[in-house]
Amino acid sequence: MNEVNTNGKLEGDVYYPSQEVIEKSYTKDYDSMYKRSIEEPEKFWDEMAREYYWSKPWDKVLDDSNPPFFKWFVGGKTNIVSNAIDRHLTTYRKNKLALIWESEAGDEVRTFSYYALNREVTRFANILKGMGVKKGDIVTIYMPRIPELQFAMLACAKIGAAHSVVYGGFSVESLAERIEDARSKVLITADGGFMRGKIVNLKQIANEAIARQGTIEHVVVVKRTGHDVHMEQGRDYWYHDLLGMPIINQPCETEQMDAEDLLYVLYTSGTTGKPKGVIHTHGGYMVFISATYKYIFDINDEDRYWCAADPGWVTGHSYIVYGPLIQGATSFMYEGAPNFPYPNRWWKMIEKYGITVLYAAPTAIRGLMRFGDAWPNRHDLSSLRLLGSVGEPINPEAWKWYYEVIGRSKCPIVDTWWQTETGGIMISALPTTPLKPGSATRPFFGIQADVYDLDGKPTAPGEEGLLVVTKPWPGLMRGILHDPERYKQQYFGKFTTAYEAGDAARKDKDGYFWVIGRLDDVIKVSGYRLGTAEIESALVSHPAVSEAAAIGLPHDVKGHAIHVYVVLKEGFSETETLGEELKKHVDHEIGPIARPEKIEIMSSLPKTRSGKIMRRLLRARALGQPEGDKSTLEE
Ligand code: 6R9
Repeated sequence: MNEVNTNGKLEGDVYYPSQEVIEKSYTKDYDSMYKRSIEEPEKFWDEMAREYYWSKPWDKVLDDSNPPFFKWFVGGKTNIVSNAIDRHLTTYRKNKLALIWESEAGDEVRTFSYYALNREVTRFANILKGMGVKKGDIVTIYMPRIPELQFAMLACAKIGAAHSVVYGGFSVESLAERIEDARSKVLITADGGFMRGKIVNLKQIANEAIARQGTIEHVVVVKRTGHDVHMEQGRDYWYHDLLGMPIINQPCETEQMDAEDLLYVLYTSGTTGKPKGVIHTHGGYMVFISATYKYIFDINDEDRYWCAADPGWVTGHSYIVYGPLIQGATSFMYEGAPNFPYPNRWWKMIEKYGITVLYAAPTAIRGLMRFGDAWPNRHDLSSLRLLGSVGEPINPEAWKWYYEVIGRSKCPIVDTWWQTETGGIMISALPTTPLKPGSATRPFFGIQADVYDLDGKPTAPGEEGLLVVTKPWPGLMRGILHDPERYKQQYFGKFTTAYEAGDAARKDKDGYFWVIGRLDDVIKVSGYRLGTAEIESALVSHPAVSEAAAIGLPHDVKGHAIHVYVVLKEGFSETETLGEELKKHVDHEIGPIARPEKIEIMSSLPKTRSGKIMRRLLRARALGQPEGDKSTLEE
């Protein structure tokens, strides 16, 4: 249990919620509800799960007979789409807006009620069925930020197929290896997407990726940009052509799934080698994300909620698509870049659509903060009642700007710590929690988080250690696709009974968590998660490079930026254009998000005697810090 100093005043710089916020919140008393959820977790999750539709109730809330392979709501049957769409169609929500979308050029606005969303998802589901997609298949989705991306995800879930969404900013090799690992036969993509007024050529990237692997049989292509693309006869179909087929408008039953059936795979970067396919299910994931969404954002029918992440990352899966739809919320989605064409783009849309809740990454906040207060001050942001932060620690300076300038010192900030693997938010303030800038505050109901030292003992208040979760929760991934052993080793290998997140953290006297950052070779660049191994492998696939090492160094806006060190092959020497060429090569293989900030050519890389690159040493040298223990360094 998290011991908390509740007697006295909280320590440090504390922001208390207003009476108005407390009155409107679902949670008047966090402490007693948290205590109850921890003392009787199964009873707590049972109650939470009862808020949703199940075609067959569960026999057992938690099966923990084979840790760390936990099962939730065992024997229960549902489909996340039964809750995200179907159940709203028999209520007043049928004609409520589910989604408002604005194009980057600002010339198009599309809106969908729950009724219209159901129509679009049903049509897409019928297309997939017509292509032979069946329960258990994994469909890869590679799309720009347009409504059809959401329709495609929901259509897969509706017919019992799993989706694997690959972020539209990824490029050829990233897409190819994800399709290959998921063994997808069907790919859903678009001719292209718009970003900063330019076309991102998704179809061409998809064509190249398909040529590198051999599983894709059919491709559905949504027309977004209208530029010329190569369509392979017999393999590629335009979505708008398929929509013209008569069977498309037939009703489509939502397949009832076992609670533990696969909902999606989402690839994420880890310490070593290839990205791993994190898997989530229909039952436990659904209950966890919708409960966190409801309580952390205090969501109700009047809200206009905007999560400015990309649906291609876990934040988008849980808190753009599934969480908001299950709660019957109205969401806003914007296609393009935050400062396009001017730095007031976000603020302008908040005013235009009356956004009440904004959930964004610190990197975006810092990026917009750079342009000064005049841009947001030109707009009426008084519709906002709550702000959220996700993806990396938010530095107090950005926190205060977000709080004072965007939230006009009236909106609480919920700083939400979680991971692809955790499914949903784990540590976060609720709107009624007293806030400390830079701290994600306290665990959500039912979550037992702690900070351990290397021996698995809780650290003393203020002392740094490893962030762990000591009891299972329904949103925890069910494993890594095709690799159960890796799941067990990586997350439960160190402390067999506790989930190890890979983050460093400390807990203060008030039980507040302060997440410091990754302990492994994962770099968070602008909130995007990348592995040094992926960047290095992209670099060595260039003909001039023999070895490469990538590290993350602090960056004012991006949080961390990628710096790489490369050793050239015999016969190659540094030229004026080589650095630029290598950056372009990384763009082409992984995507522009992985583009190195700086490339340095070296004659050799520092390694341990067993041959491992000492990235720690490279980092210390780059930062001008003490080099620490060098006893294992190879001479
Ligand atoms: C949701 C998401 C997970 C890693 C995680 C941690 C970092 C996320 C954070 C945060 C401090 C927060 N992280 N939220 N660090 N404060 N509020 O980002 O998932 O892409 O899997 O990344 O992101 O380092 O371990 P994912």
